[in-house]
Amino acid sequence: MTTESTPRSPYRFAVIGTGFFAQNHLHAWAEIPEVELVAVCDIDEERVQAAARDFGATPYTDAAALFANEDLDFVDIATTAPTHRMMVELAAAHGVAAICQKPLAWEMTDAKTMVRAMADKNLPFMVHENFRFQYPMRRIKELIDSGAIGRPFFGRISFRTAHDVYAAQPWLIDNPRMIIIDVAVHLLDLACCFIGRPETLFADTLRVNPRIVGEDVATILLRMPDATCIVDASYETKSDHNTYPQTFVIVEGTEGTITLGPDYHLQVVSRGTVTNEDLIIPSHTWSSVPWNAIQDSVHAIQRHWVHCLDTGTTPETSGAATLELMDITLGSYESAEVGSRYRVGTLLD
Ligand code: NAD
Ligand code: 89V
Repeated sequence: MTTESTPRSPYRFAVIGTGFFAQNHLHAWAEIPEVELVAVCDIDEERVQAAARDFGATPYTDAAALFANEDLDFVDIATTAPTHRMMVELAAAHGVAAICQKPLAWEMTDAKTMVRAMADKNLPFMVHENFRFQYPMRRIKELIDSGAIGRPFFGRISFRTAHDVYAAQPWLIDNPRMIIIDVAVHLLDLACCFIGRPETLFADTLRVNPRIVGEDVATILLRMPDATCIVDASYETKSDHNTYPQTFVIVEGTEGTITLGPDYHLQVVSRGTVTNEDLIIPSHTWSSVPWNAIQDSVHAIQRHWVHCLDTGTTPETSGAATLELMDITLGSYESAEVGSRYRVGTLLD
């Protein structure tokens, strides 16, 4: 795709990285008529052949060859962070729009370079930050925006589990930075989405599991102009029932409180009226419990991307917006390392 041309659907695209989570991408794209999967790419020959067979696409084991040979409107990058910059730079060099999985990068310089490379070519660029697209999170956002709880002044966004995340994602074991960049990044995005951008934050981390290199427990206190929000994540929480991979939310406002609890139970207290609802997560032929809300959010963020391409609008989770999220995420590590508050925006300067 060149900056001069305006592509029309069906948009021709490729998925790069056909590992664990990319299976959700591939299934969700298959439900979207405005896109046409033409190629898949993975350095793992077995994985890429399986994806090519299952989803009817040309397999590549080399991303440079993919870009050289295929006429693409966009790529969907579902590899892990160390290869994101290389893939985004290839997309920019070939004038191809891109979606990149979270976390965009492990270092701010890489994130800035990617965003600049795409912006310089005026190419649409979105980060696959899908938690805000989960059905329960969309409901919470609508409630807050409707004024149901007045002005939010406190939040808690929590992801605590003892699920063996390392079984499906063994690469997490060796990550020098782990739970903040892996899962708290989603929760920090939700905090900004629900309550707003913080001015400062304070973070503390622990490593409970001695088998891993990075941190597996993190608590972050965000200070917005008129609100505080706690973001907490743990991969070592042995509670009475396993709710992985659910996120729990509390948002308190001047007129009420929203609580999203286990199994998507939503309680709204609004001006003295209490309503309780067991949310029904939209289902797909390929989705299943316990991943259903996250799987549906993959479909929802992909639909958002197609809408943005159709209308020429900027995605909610654009590269530029993600730089602010990366600042808060990486700033949390700075805070934990030095033991003091991080002034939000420092890493953006
Ligand atoms: P994975 O290791 O299972 O898959 C990554 C794939 O990329 C592998 O198959 C690997 O062979 C391939 N790959 C590596 N280098 C490559 C290269 N140079 N060219 C082509 N392919 C290459 O990892 P995963 O657990 O699926 O995670 C992938 C990404 O998805 C990570 O960034 C992770 O944080 C993210 N993720 C997001 C969510 C979410 O809800 N948004 C959930 C899980 C994982
Ligand atoms: O986003 C992720 O990479 C996953 C999970 C969905 C659990 O957060 O680890």
